[in-house]
Amino acid sequence: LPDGWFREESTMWPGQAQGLKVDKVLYDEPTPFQHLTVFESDPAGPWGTVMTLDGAIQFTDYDEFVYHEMLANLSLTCHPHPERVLVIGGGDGGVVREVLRHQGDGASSVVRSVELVDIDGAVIEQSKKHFPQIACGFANPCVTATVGDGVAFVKGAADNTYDVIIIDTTDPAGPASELFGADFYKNVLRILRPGGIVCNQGESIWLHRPLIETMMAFLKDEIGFATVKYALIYIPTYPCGSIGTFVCAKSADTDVTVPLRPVESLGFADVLKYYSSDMHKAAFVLPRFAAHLNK
Ligand code: SPD
Repeated sequence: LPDGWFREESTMWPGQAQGLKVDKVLYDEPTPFQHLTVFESDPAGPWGTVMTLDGAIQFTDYDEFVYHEMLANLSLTCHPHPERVLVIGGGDGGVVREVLRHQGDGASSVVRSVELVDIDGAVIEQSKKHFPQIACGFANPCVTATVGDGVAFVKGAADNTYDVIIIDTTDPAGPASELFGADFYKNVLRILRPGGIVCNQGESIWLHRPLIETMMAFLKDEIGFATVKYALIYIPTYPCGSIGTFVCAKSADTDVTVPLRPVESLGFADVLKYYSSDMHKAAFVLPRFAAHLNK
């Protein structure tokens, strides 16, 4: 950072780079899998503390809720009783925090266990240290966090085990590359219970349309998900200001585009800052150049 700025340069978005002015580096070390950096951004801006992996922004204090709320609620609100949830990746704990809102005590809020498997224990440790408001769910007794390979974990898991599986990965160029492949998803479908729903980190329609098209085709035609839809998420600190998620259902009678149990009836809608039932439905409405993805 010779000029005091972090620049998010990558071959995955060549010729462009988001920049954040760095105030203080809190952690900057290689782990066995990737390079992990945590820094405080310039307090003149709103972004707060930032985590990057291999030079790609994973989240900032200011907008992390967008992605975490969407991955958790797009899947959980479309399942009638999502008791058992698996999170692959997501070692920062942001998705877990949002999933746990569905633990609740209302008759329709029924998450009973959340298992997280992340390959990099340093991400969990540094998140607990620098982002306690994100990692807070790890202290919940219904959460089990395992440091391990998500690919091997789903391979070894029993058939028909999970109601919802959320795959919160880094970009496909690093240790997460296999989490974008057909072999991994064969096991994901196998370990889903009937009626199960999966959503994942689905990259950017501005930058990665070939990857998105390829994956949506193999998830449906080769793996056999009954429904595969792309939901668009507006988030300023991911490349091009957006990211998406593939929301996939095991059964043909699951409609992932409209919440079955609207969050407004679950008792915690007011603590959310991005997700609502209207945002859920709107996320599946894509711009004309990408509308074919959801036809
Ligand atoms: N281009 C970066 C995509 C990062 C997605 N994963 C974020 C992890 C947040 N829990």
